[in-house]
Parts: sequence; C-alpha cells; structure tokens
Amino acid sequence: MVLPHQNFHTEHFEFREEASMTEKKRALVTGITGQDGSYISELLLEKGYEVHGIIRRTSTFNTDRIDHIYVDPHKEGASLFLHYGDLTDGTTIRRIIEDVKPHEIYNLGAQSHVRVSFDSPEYTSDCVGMGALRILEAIRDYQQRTGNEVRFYQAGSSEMFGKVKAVPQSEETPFYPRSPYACAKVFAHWQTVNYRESYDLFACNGILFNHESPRRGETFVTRKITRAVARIVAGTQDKIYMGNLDAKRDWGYAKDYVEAMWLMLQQEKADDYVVATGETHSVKEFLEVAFGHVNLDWNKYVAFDERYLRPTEVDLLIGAPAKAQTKLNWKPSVTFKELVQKMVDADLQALGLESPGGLVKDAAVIRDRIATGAI
Ligand code: NAP
Ligand code: G4F
Repeated sequence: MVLPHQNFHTEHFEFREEASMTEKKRALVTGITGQDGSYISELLLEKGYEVHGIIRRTSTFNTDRIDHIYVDPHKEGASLFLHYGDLTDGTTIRRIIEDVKPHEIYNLGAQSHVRVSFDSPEYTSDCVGMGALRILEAIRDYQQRTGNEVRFYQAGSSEMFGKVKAVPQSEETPFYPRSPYACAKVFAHWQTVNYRESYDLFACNGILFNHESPRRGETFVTRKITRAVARIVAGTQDKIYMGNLDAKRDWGYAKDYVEAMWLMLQQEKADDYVVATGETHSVKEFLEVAFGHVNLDWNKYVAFDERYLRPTEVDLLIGAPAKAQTKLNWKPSVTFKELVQKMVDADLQALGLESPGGLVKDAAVIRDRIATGAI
C-alpha cells in the first residue's frame, strides 16, 4: 500500500473539519507505528473513534503494522489520520494537539528497548521522560485555554520496579529502576501523577508488564526467539545468540493490554493500574515452549553472546493485577503457552511454511515438505 506521506500534515485540517461535524470521539496516539500503537488504533476504530497518530519522518516507510487499517484520507469514511511529529520536538506535539483537539491521548511512543537505553541514555530519557512532560504541558495549556478536557494515558512499565522491593509487584510497590529507560519511565510516571494532582488533569499511568504478539519488535527476546524458530525450521538460520536466560518475566498478550489502556480512560476518576497476568516464566521456559512447539530441542540451537547482557538486569517481574481486575473488570485472555505458540505460528506463516492442509507444527515434517517442494 502506498501512503501519501507528503500530505499528512498539510491536508489533515480539512479532514478534521469534516469529522467534527459528525461529533466522533477523537484519540491521538503517539507510537502508532509500534506494536501497541497498532492494536490500540484497531480497537479505537472498532469503537467508532477518529484516530490520529503521530509518526516520525523516516526515509523509508515504517507503517507496516498499521497499513491494514489505513485508508486514504481522500476517501469517504476515512477515520485514521497521520501527522508527522516527534516526542523530542515540543513544537510539533503542541501543534498537533491544537489541530486535532483530541478527547484522549495515548502516549505510547518511546525508545522502548532496555538494552539500547544503556547505549543511548540521553536520547532515551529525552524521548521517554521529557516526551511525556511535553505532552502534559501542552494538554495543561490547551485545556486551560479552551476548557476542553483531554484524557491522558501514560505507557508506564514494570521495568520501573527493577530490583524489586516486593513480590508480586502492585501499584503500592516502590520503584527501583535499573536502566536509563526505566529511570525515564519513572520520571514520566511521577510527572503524570503530579499533573493530575496539580492541575486536575485526567491523567492515568498504566504500569504494564511485558506484553507480546506477532507484531512485537524483532529484537525483543520473545520475537527474537519465535522468529529464529521459524528460520531454523526453514533452514535459513542455524543458531540463535542470546544473553541471560534466567531472567523471569510476566508475559501477556498485547491485544489484551491495549483494552486495559482504553478502560483506564473511561473511568470516572483518573488512577494508576498494574496490568499483568500474575504468572512469571523464565527466558529458558520461553525457549522450551517455542522450540518444543515444532518438536525441536532448544539446547541444540541456542548460543551465548555477552553483548546481549545488560550492565544491570531485572531478574524477576511478576505483577499483581487485582486492581485492574476489580475496578476495570479486565483480565487476560491468552495463557503463556498460547501466546508463545501464537507467535511461533505467525512467524512460520510469515515465511510461507504452510501446506495446503494448514500449518504443520513439526520441524521434521516441514523440512521434508520443503525438500520435496510441497511448500
Ligand atoms: P514499540 O513497538 O517499540 O513502539 C514504539 C513506538 O514509539 C514506535 O511507533 C516508534 O516509532 C515510536 N517512537 C520512538 N521514538 C519516538 C520519538 N522520538 N517520537 C515519536 N515516536 C517515537 O513499543 P511497544 O511495545 O508498542 O510499547 C508501547 C509503549 O509501551 C512504549 O512506551 C513502551 O515503552 C511501553 N511499554 C511496553 C511494554 C511491552 O511489553 N511492550 C511494557 C510496558 C511499557 P518508529 O516506528 O518510528 O520507531
Ligand atoms: O524482551 P526484552 O528485551 O524485554 P525487557 O527488557 O523486559 O523490556 C520490555 O518489557 C518492558 C516491560 O517490563 C518494557 F517496558 C520495555 O519497553 C520492553 O518492551 O528482554 C527480556 C529479558 C531480559 O531479562 C533480557 O536480559 O530477556 C533477556 N534476554 C536474554 N537474551 C534477552 C536476550 N533480551 C533481548 N532483547 N535479547 C536477547 O538476546
């Protein structure tokens, strides 16, 4: 699909005017091209919202995750609009908020890779920490000037618990961040609380534990593994190099988690919520289930590379999602095993490793069919 990128910023005024006559609810999403941005946009469009997303200007298209929901804004019924901007550039953020006049803002944009944040701490802090503050300041001014309420969701992270002070971690657990990324998220968290208390903004922090999907970025551990499984089956990769396999994470399904974000902004009062499954599994267990799904033994394919270690690690994360369950009536719908298998299946499918009878799950059978030209 070809996107008329040049037209995003110049033409959206005209489309906004049309939309305002129909009184649709308008949401602005930062990080719309990311995993969560794509799922929340689908959800909001299903609910009848007009969705506006901020995208970074890049020399190649990076809208793969939202191409399937994008409709040329010249066409009648288009409800998704894209605007060039950057969280490190306060002027663009303000301008877009003024133009879009959103009822809700989901701040999902981030340099979200923990390991990378050790290499680029300044940029990560600017984008993740100051980025949130820039939006809060813009909302504060816009709201005070116009009287229009803008509800704000801040994408907080279980990484903020870091060297955990309690097991499991709840909204009451103190933070102990262990990376530049986590420090920046803690800054954004407290700015969000502070703007809620100082200026009565409807501002919520979601403290989300790891959530994954077939749309997960390829360098996060889960997708790195499921993608490698598919490539190993296909014979285009023979090993996967990894870091600490003992780390434990509370892994859920991203599609479930964006529902919790939306629910937070529909409540009577703004508040902060932990969103998690309440189960924890090690990276090793993830490997076992992923390779096991195609009848392979992960030990034969995994090699160690110290480059994937972090200067400080977060050893154990497990969330206590009771508040989200009770107050938002939210609960996860996908188990750990189902999630891993869903991701492996999607990566097998992406490589075309499907035979007419459907997806074959056994590596030996798939290889045999590749060899005979059946797939
Ligand atoms: P992701 O896939 O890495 O997506 C990040 C998004 O942010 C992308 O759209 C990216 O744009 C955009 N972005 C990066 N730098 C930006 C900048 N300077 N200005 C504007 N946009 C920028 O992340 P995700 O997994 O969807 O996570 C969404 C949010 O939740 C993030 O804030 C993340 O830190 C937080 N979070 C994630 C998890 C999780 O397990 N997934 C858990 C807790 C919290 P490009 O496409 O141009 O790179
Ligand atoms: O998949 P990861 O890179 O995710 P991490 O660090 O938990 O962060 C993710 O979840 C956070 C929520 O808790 C988000 F806020 C954040 O934005 C991001 O989405 O690593 C998971 C674990 C780590 O302990 C890491 O050391 O896997 C370990 N690991 C072992 N080998 C590896 C690798 N991680 C990566 N990325 N690559 C490896 O080869």
